[in-house]
Amino acid sequence: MEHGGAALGRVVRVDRGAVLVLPAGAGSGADEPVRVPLPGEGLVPLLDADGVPGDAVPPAVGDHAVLGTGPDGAPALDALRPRRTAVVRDGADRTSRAQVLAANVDVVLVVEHLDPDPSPGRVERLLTLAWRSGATPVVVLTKADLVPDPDGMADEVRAIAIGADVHAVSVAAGTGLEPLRALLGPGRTLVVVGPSGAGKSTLVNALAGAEVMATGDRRADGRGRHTTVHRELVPLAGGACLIDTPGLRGVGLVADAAALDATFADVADLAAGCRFADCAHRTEPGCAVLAAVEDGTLPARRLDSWRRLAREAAYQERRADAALAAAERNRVRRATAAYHRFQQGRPAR
Ligand SMILES: Nc1nc2c(ncn2[C@@H]2O[C@H](COP(=O)(O)OP(=O)(O)O)[C@@H](O)[C@H]2O)c(=O)[nH]1
Ligand SMILES: [Mg+2]
Ligand SMILES: [Zn+2]
Repeated sequence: MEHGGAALGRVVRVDRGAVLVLPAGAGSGADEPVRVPLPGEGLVPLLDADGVPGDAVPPAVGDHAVLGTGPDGAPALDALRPRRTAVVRDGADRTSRAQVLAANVDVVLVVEHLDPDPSPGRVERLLTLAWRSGATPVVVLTKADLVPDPDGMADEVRAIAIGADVHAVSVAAGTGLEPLRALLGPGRTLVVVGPSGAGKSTLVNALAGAEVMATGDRRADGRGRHTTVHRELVPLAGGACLIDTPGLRGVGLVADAAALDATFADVADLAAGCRFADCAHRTEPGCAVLAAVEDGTLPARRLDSWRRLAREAAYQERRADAALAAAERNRVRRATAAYHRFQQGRPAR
C-alpha cells in the first residue's frame, strides 16, 4: 500500500526510542516487523483527515504509520495516519497528557475473571474506557471452569454492562470462545484490557491458535512468572489483529460525559426525569435517581460507582483544561518572543 509514494505499516510495539512496524501488505506473519527509530523527543506528526500534519504525538500500538527514509538511509517514521478510534487513559503523571493505549481498534474486550469474583466497579470503569474509544465494547468473563454457575454470574454482569455483549469463557476447557472467534474478521483489530492475571494473554493465545504471548503460568524452572510487559499487536493468520496489554491497575479515566452516559445508560435515563436539569442526585427534591435507589430499581452500588467515575472524569477535565490553558499561554509567549525578534530584526527607522 502506498501513501503519496511513502510506504505504510502498522505499529506493533512501542519501545524506548523506536517502534516496531509491520509493513502493510505483508501477508500476516510473512514479513517481519521492522525497527524504526523515533526522533529525539519521540513525537511524530499525526495527520488529519485531509493528510495535513497536526500535533506531534507519541506513536501508539495500532497506529498506521507513514514510513520514509531517514538521512542515514534507515527507515523513518514520517507521520501517523488519523486514528479511527483510540483507547485512552489518563496520563500517569500530572503534566503528561492522555496516553493512547491502542489505536484503530474495532473491539475492546473487557476481560474480567469469574474466579476470584468479578468486580462490577472495575468492569464499569473499563467499559467507560471502551465506550470512549469509539470501538465496540465486549465483556469477556474468564476462567468459567473454576466456578459452578458461570451463566448465572454472566447474567449479573449483563445487568451492569448495558449495551455490551457479555461472554463467559474458559480457555482451559475450551468453552465459550466461538462468539469471540466470530469477531476476528479480516482487517479487524481487537484489544484486550483488564487486570493482571485475568487471562488476557491466555485468551490472545487461544484466539491466535499459537503461543504468541507469554502467560502467567509458572515457568518450568520455577523462577517467577511470565507476565506481559509490553502492549503488543499480534497479526493473526485470518487477517485480524489482537492487541495484548499488561494489566491496568487503577486505570485513570479521561473525561467524557458521553462515555459515562453510555456505561451508565440506566442512570442517565433516570436523570432525565429529575426535576432540575443540573440535578447532582444528592439531596435535590424531585430526584428520579434517588427515588429509584429508594424503591430498589437502581442498586445503590451502581449510583456510587457512577458518582466515583463522574467525579474522576470532572477532575480530569478540569486538569486537562488547565493544561490546555498553560499550553495556550506558552503559545502566546512564543508568539510574542517571535514578534519581538522580528521587530528587532527590522531596520531602525
Ligand atoms: N482455570 C483457568 N485458568 C486460566 C484460564 N485462563 C487463564 N488462566 C490462568 O490465569 C493465569 C493468568 O493468565 P494470563 O493469561 O497470564 O493473564 P493476564 O495477566 O491477564 O495476561 C495463568 O496461570 C493462566 O493459566 C482459564 O480459562 N481457566
Ligand atoms: Mg498478560
Ligand atoms: Zn437527580
